[in-house]
Amino acid sequence: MQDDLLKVLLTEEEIQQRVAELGQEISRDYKGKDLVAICILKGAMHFMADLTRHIPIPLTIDFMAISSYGVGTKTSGVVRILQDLDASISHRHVLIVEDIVDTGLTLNYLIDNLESRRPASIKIATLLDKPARRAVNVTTDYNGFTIPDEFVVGYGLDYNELYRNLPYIGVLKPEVYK
Ligand code: PRP
Ligand code: 7HP
Repeated sequence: MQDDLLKVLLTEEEIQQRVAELGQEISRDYKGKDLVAICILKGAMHFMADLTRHIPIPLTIDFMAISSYGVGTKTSGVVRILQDLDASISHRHVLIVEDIVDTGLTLNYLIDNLESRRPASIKIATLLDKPARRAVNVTTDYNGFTIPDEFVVGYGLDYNELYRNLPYIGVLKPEVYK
């Protein structure tokens, strides 16, 4: 798999260090609040697992599976809910946990969808932010790393469902997807 990468963008150590910092920040902000962390599958699976282990306050965990990219490196722009939450978020403080904000279309859709369920608040934690590709205005509250406009894989992020199991994040060689 390493041969398919142009370079490593974020090492395992850099990711783990930053995720721990985000966990501490989130723990301070949500102390005494009824928190539900929502993992957006599949990409955020590793981030969610590591992040929540750095949040030593009471919280519940739920999952949503969303798809907007299908096969390839360009968003289809059509967001589909493949799996919905198990529990109500009404009057609860929601933290959306995402792997990457790219065009912002997925989050834009998600925020609208979750707001209609009347939570006490909604905030966004994303490991990666790729602002160069933003198509709609979304603001994140906890941002691990701002990255350039390159297609990245690893630590949950995929190309055609592959590379999610890499413990670091790398830039995929364009010839792999062209
Ligand atoms: C990816 C990623 C984000 C979204 C970001 O999901 O996990 O949810 O795209 O892109 P956007 O800001 O341009 O909308 P994808 O649809 O590839 O599903 P996956 O998490 O299962 O890989
Ligand atoms: C989605 C996505 N998935 C993997 N790598 C990227 O760079 C991506 N941007 N948006």
